[in-house]
Amino acid sequence: MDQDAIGLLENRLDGVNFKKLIAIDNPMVHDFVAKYVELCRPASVFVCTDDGADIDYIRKAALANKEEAQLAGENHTVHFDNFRDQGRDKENTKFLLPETYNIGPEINAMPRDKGLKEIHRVLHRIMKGKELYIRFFCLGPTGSPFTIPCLQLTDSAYVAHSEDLLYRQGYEEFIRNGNKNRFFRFVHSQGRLEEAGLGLMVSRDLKKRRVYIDLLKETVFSTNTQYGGNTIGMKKLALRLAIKRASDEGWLAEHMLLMGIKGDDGSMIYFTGAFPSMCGKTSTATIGGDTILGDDIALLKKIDGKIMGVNMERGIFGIMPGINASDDATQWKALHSDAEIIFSNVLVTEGGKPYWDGMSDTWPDRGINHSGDWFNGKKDDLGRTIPPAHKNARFSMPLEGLEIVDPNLHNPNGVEVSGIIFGGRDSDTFVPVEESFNWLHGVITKAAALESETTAATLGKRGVRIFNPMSNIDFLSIPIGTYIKNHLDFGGDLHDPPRIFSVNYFLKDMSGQYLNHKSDKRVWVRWMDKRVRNQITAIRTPTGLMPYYDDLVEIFGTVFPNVKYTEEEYISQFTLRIPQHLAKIKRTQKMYAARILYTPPELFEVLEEQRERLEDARDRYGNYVSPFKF
Ligand code: OXD
Ligand code: MN
Repeated sequence: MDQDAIGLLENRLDGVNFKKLIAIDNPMVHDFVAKYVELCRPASVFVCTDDGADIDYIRKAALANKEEAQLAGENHTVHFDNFRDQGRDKENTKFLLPETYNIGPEINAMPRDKGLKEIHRVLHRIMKGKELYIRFFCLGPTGSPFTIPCLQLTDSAYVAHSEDLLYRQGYEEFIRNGNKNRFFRFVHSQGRLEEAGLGLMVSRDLKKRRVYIDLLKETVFSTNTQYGGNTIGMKKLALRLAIKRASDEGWLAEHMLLMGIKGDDGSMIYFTGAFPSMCGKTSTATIGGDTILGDDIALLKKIDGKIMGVNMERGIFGIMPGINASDDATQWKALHSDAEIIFSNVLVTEGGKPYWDGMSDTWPDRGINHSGDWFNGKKDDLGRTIPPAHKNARFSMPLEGLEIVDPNLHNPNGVEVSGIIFGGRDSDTFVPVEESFNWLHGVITKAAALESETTAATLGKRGVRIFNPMSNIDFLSIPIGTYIKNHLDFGGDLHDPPRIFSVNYFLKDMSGQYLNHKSDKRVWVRWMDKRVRNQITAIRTPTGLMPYYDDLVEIFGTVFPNVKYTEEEYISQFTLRIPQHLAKIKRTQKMYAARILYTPPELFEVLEEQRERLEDARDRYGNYVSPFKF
């Protein structure tokens, strides 16, 4: 087969690009590229090495192809997606599974043969008239136990350019590994295009939008879409493949930030944190801690009895709405620096400046967005007001663009993880911060039972409470019960596993007002840091270990010297809401009993014990219990 593949490649690629490709001594690479060149029929093929000139070619192609337009900042560009293509398409994202692999009803899947047939039909000649970009990347630091090489085929220079800002180069790694390489594969096509604002071209055949994941061959296909969450191969597409590989090999791939916290003595400890999309993950990593290693995906391995973590990526595909100069100084500064940035789905105002939701109190009068020329008051076909920028407007930027990037970002050994945070969008149940009793209790009550209200990061209705274990449900490629069991086993046998915490930035009072300010997360992170360092004690309640008022007064005082943290605030935030907790336990028990495959029996035991503790407390103190009572 290799000879046939080589022959085909020699025919279809020009001499320079052919040479770059066959310099990689791996028939699997040649076969794969040949197969999809033959099927997708691009007009030309560009093979991108790690060389600066090649990377520059991609950057320029994104402008020349009208997938990006230049903004005022020299290194800043803007990209638009079709306005119906600005979130992850959960409905059309499916695992293609052999008949024997039962993944359970909560995960979207279809028979492998059928799915492959369908996606190959969609891919047939889909790149007609386009250039195909071939790119090589590495997930995790290069030359490390975490490294996963990746091969991306895409006809979108915007996708190839975004990946450049978000991932580590991998061409040299493919050369080094030769035919011993075990790599993830991605095929993407944006399909037929139509014109949007600024003359930029957006995917048009959204009915044929598909994200199909073939676990057997560690290959993902994505068609007729441009939105990064559906197309940037190394991001959520790779996370799904990594979760399966991790499960087979005994490590974890998680939807988690990775950040460093400096103690009073200057020493650093590291936390990971899992939050659903748009629930404070990036802002925790950038305003909560002191340094950042990652804001979205962490790979965790047990090495010498410790949990070591790395960022799978090297950049941020960050969420724009709400970023402002006072609450998010680090991100704000980076967005106004000369770092290389692609803005997506923002409004472009006078003079080529990006505008996003929450940047100012009033909307600008006019500008250009995905809908073309925009003015304040513009309506769509259905009579709905078109906001200036999308709620899921994003920016792509290397982490090195942030001043607080941690020097260990590319450390091949990773950093030791001392704490793990789980947070969701929860308006009525969890207190702002709480520690679990131990690993088992944390994995079950904080992580496996996590629920969150939906956001604009996925298409569909917002604000609906959904079950989201470990904030990772959208990406799970293994049965949920197996995934929970993997977590239990992972830390269960460690002498000193990381502490597990929950945070809730979205708690409201009975009248619907948020009970916390956005920047309070700085205080919760300091409290967790002090707990891990055994510097403070905590109150034992039925649901976990809560902060003492006096400790919070002290931390608030240090973090915000002008703010007095009152007893009333503390009570309103940390009152144990027993009816809400009992209802949540009931929902979780029902979910796991009825819909989840292979649930570990410990899950039911731990939830049952928590229910008993809560009922006991209710009998003694009533439905709503001040933390001072415990
Ligand atoms: C993301 C997401 O883009 O989770 O990180 O949607
Ligand atoms: Mn994410």
